Amino acid sequence: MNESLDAVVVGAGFAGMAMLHRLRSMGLSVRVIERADGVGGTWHWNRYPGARCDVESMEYSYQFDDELQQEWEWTERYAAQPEILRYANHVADRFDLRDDISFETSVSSAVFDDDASRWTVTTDQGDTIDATYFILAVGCLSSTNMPEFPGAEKFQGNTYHTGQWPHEGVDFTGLRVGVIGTGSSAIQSIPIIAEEATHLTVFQRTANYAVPAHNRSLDPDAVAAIKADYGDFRARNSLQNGAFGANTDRNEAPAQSATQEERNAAFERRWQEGGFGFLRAFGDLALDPVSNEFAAEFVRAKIAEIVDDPQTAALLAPKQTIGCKRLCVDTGYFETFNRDNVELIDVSQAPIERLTPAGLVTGGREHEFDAIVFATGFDAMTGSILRIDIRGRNGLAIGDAWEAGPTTYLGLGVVGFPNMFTISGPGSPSVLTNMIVSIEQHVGWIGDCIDHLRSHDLQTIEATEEAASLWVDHVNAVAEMTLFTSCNSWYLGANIEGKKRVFMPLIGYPPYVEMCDRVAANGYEGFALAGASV
Ligand code: NA7
Repeated sequence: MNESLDAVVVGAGFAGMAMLHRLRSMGLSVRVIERADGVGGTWHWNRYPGARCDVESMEYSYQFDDELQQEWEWTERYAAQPEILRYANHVADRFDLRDDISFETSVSSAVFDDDASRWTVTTDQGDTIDATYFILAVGCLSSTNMPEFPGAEKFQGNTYHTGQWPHEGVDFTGLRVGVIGTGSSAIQSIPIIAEEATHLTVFQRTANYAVPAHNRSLDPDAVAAIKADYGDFRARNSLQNGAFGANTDRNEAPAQSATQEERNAAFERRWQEGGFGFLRAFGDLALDPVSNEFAAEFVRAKIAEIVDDPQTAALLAPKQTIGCKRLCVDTGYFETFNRDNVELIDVSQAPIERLTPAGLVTGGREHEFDAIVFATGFDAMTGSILRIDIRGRNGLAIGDAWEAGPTTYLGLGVVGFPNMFTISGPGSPSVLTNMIVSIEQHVGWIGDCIDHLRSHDLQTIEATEEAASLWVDHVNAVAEMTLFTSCNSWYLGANIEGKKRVFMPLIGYPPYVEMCDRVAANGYEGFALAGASV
């Protein structure tokens, strides 16, 4: 197909769908390119057992349409993947989005034509589309990280990655299963796999913190109270650092201002409430290593209490600062290690050496499996952008532009790539927030920006070198004030061999929104705007 359009959007997850809806409502012609056979993005792919959002369902939804948020009924405090995917499909149907989405199609290249000031986008289905605007809505956690173990092709059993789970599901009944990894995906799936498998072996490189979800059916009265003034609830959430959790009680006092007894009572109360609210027990847990250690020690003590075998409990006790790697929200994770059919193997000192026809080898011992689950995460935030051959001005490749790490202005624009926008791109709060809130903020900003360009007869917008460089310094300076840089997390790209260690998301949603609004109000300060050349 050859088309000439106003905009091409890559990805039909929550970002791509919202962007399509917004641009279409402005009268633009748009095509969304999506590699999957359906909408939903990360929720389309992550179908592993137990997959669930760690942000509460009443918050993890769109707010752009009041009827939509009033009519949709979430069933649980934390929505499970099938329900979130049903919601995504409902939105696609309700707003007739599918007509403008090309499914099972991947973008191969996107090239900016300096003379015409237009993008030419090609796909693996042989399409060529030229468009004024090129918008990346590719998701932060959508390029899976699959470690390349020698002998991988020799393994006779089945292998799965949590981020590319078979649509028909997997029945582990009667099987010997190995799970590699102990991040969120592993922590959510392990308790369920353990119930099915004959034997489950978990390979842990870094022990992780998890707090209980205490997931439950939603209370109809609580739902009605939120829906009675959803706008107010949304507004209060948008004032939170992570754009969620306004209804959880936040204590701004430093942990060291309390006695040990008071601290433990505060942690205990939040442990019983469940979820990310645990880290709101004191105001300085992300800032002060001494205060952080109080919270870390509380969780370690909980693990020691829950897990019967002291050696296993000790291995499961995390050492890094709490919250540095994303805190996990679990249901019965630590309890699972009390089962007779579950074994924990520490691979921190003796990495997995290779796969064999029968299983895998670590520490000189072969473990035999019928199935191996890779819960090994993602090439986060930049992976899905860099795997497209994107070329800006003068043929500049995005991989070269980002050789020293991703450089953006506001996480929205890249120097040398005019009229290209990244939704929840590196340098924006994205993964440290309620993603849907951040997505809608970006969609709104980009929509307003395009409206501005069109109404002022401007042909291009492009981040300036100076603004982008100052922005990267700002993102890093904010991160350096916290404990986020004290461990090897995917926020830093540290989980991918050879990836530059740069803290990618910006901490703090409210000041970011203010900054974006100010930039727009000041005529898109920090961007170069150019009129039509004719
Ligand atoms: P994560 O959080 O990146 O977890 C991946 C896990 O896999 C983590 O425990 C890694 O250990 C482990 N891993 C990765 N490579 C290896 C190798 N080669 N050997 C052993 N272990 C390995 O990904 P998730 O999918 O769980 O979660 C991603 C996000 O999705 C999550 O934060 C939520 O926002 C939703 P490591 O810690 O690097 O030592």
